[in-house]
Amino acid sequence: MAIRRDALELLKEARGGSRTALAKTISLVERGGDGARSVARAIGELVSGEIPAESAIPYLIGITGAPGAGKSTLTDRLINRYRSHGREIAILAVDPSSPYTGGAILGDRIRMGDHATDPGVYIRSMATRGHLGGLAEAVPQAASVLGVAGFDEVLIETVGVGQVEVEIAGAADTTVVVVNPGWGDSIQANKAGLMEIADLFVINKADRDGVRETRRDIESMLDLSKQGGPRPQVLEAVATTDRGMDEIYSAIQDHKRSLFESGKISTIREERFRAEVRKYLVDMVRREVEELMPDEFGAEVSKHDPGLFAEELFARYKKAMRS
Ligand SMILES: Nc1nc2c(ncn2[C@@H]2O[C@H](COP(=O)(O)OP(=O)(O)OP(=O)(O)O)[C@@H](O)[C@H]2O)c(=O)[nH]1
Ligand SMILES: [Mg+2]
Repeated sequence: MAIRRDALELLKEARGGSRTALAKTISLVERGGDGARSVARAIGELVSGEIPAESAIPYLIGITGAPGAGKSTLTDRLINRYRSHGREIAILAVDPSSPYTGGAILGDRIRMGDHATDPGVYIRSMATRGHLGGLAEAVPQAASVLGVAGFDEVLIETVGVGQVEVEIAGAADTTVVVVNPGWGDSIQANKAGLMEIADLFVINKADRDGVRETRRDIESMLDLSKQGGPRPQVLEAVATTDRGMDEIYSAIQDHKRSLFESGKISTIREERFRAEVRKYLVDMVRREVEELMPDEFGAEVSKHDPGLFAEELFARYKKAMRS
């Protein structure tokens, strides 16, 4: 109960502009469990009360790609664009705490340090506490907290290496996939499942050789993919020198505008909600399965077919649920 009241207080303070309260609220979300649930309830309470439901959901922009592709440099440059257009922006840098990105958080902090004193920018790293799956739940919830705190747009940087990371990036409204020139990079991106989730491709490090080949690879993969909706644009950039950044910013804004104008944004949000509900349900059912599993099988091993035995257990379970 205490946690719940705390969460509501914290969230209100975060909405009032307290960055300390905002950081604490996201930490509660990150830790999961009861704290995260209290935050969820507090969001619900505020949204059905003082905050209009539409304004509580921020627009999500995912930036993903292989380790070292230049995502953070690009994000840093995008922040400048948002600020020069007078917009506030929040960034969630998702660190899967995997061997791929050792030290990435520190690097991001240093590079994005210029924005540290700007009240219109909020940067937060999120790491796994335990299992990676937890992040897939925590990131969308943290984004909601940022929405309630008044941010209309949230940039989410993830390293697109595994299923969960790709899932997080793909759940954004506009997903930017960053690749580098050179043989094989776009093929790796394809293998990682990044082709399907991209709304926009950026060939970053275009100061290096192989841009034309990489573009050709991406275009031909796009020709083959049976994705519905508008064909993703393929842009070039040198994030370190700011080249191509205006075009990227405009392409993101254009994509956003088209989603709102066509009404597709509602479908995307409903799909995302559906996917998240399903994930929670699967989690709950999985826990039930553990309850159902006998501690020991002993003599059953030789008596049963495992499939039939599972059916029997399940039938017993359903009967128990009904009574
Ligand atoms: N030559 C060149 N180097 C770049 C460019 N963009 C970024 N880099 C460099 O590439 C390195 C990695 O950049 P980051 O922005 O940290 O890449 P990242 O994708 O965020 O990396 P992780 O978060 O660790 O996966 C840094 O040394 C950057 O300075 C570019 O356009 N051209
Ligand atoms: Mg990075």
